[in-house]
Amino acid sequence: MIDPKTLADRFPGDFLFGVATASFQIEGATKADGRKPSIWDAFSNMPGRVHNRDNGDIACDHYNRLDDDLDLIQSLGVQAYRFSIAWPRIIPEGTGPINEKGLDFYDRLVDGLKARNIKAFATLYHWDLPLALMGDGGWAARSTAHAFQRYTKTVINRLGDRLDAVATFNEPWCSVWLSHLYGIHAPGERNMDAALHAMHYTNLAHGLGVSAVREEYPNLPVGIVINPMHIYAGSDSAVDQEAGERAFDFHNGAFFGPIFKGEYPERLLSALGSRMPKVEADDMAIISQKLDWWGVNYYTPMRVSDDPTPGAEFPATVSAKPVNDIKTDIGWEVFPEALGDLIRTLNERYSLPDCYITENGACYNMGVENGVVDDQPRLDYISDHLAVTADLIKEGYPMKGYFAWSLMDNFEWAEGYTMRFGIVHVDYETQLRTIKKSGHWYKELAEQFPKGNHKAG
Ligand code: GCO
Repeated sequence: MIDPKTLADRFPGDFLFGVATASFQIEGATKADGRKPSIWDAFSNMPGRVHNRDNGDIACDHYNRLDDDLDLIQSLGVQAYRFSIAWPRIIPEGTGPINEKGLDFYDRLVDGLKARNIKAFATLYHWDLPLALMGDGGWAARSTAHAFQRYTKTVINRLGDRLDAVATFNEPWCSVWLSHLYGIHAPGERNMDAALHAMHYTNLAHGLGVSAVREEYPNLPVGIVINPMHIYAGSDSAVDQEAGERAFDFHNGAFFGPIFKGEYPERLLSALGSRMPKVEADDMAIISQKLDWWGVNYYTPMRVSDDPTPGAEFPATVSAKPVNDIKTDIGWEVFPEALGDLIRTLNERYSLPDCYITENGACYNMGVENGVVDDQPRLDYISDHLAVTADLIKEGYPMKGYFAWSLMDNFEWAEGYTMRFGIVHVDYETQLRTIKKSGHWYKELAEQFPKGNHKAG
């Protein structure tokens, strides 16, 4: 375990330490104050989709415990809080009437952060699409991108004066491929044509959202949070190396290409272009507007080999073996070096702005014993990935902050409540929060910042 004060010395004085959550994963109160169902309310109530048929109806009851949770965040000594805004609270049908009570909740949240001197990093879309929009085709329909622009304008008009940063989307890889091709997240489709439509209209929605933010508050730093995959080929063979490049284009280039280069990867277009929706004349210019920052969510590398099946669909890869057998409780390989390799590779291939690690953390499910949670493996995971982040800063990469995923255990999507990522434990029966060993360690680290400006002792 790295001593927090020693590790702190490796970061610049203005480096931000924060914690992150998402609306559907913690808020609960899914029917309160005008909120209407999202695609995740529907999905989690479908048989066989979410472990145990768990849903977001209560979650961490954050909607009703806002002030206590803001005090908890403050007690961790962090300088920033990354949260997401639930579109179904703001415009419950996706389009049409605006729900002022929904805006009021986030008003209270942002004011509460300001009162505690904590920066507000808001994400506009963390997967809870208003269910009514599925009637128009959801993300497979261009109209949803325009509905997202109006939602963005509505939120930024109300909150933009007090936000420190805003991201349009969280992890388009999940809300496009995991949700429309692999069928594991809502709406649960397994259809490449739908997925390619969702890919383009998500990219377009991002661009329309950037325009809306800048129309309302031109100086509000706007970015996007992406979960790029660091791709390792399963062998040095030419076929596996080429498979790695196809995987990079599909899993990363599908978003980095349009957003940071204004073009889709050539390999992806030649393989799948005929199944994509029509790209209108202005689309790529809208999508590739210059961003103020971007967020990287990193957990584990992706290892692929060539799929020898004749006619295998692009990217035509199969999983390759992890290089070590250290895995978290959700089964993800622990390989901190890949975070460094990922940032170096992406910066070689794209011109990228300032970068925040907007999510990094580990799933370990140990519970409370005698009032404490000894989650040493999570602490080691976080400190090892922070050490790689410090290396990147030393190499000159503009890494500006780190948000631990997550503030507290929460609804882990298709895994329900079985998988725990929090540095704070949640007893879902009593809603008791217990800061874990990793949380106490993280507090000692975060309290060293901003260097020289925080009260000693
Ligand atoms: C994501 C999401 C989070 C997850 C976390 C663990 O990155 O998938 O942003 O909501 O809970 O990553 O899977």
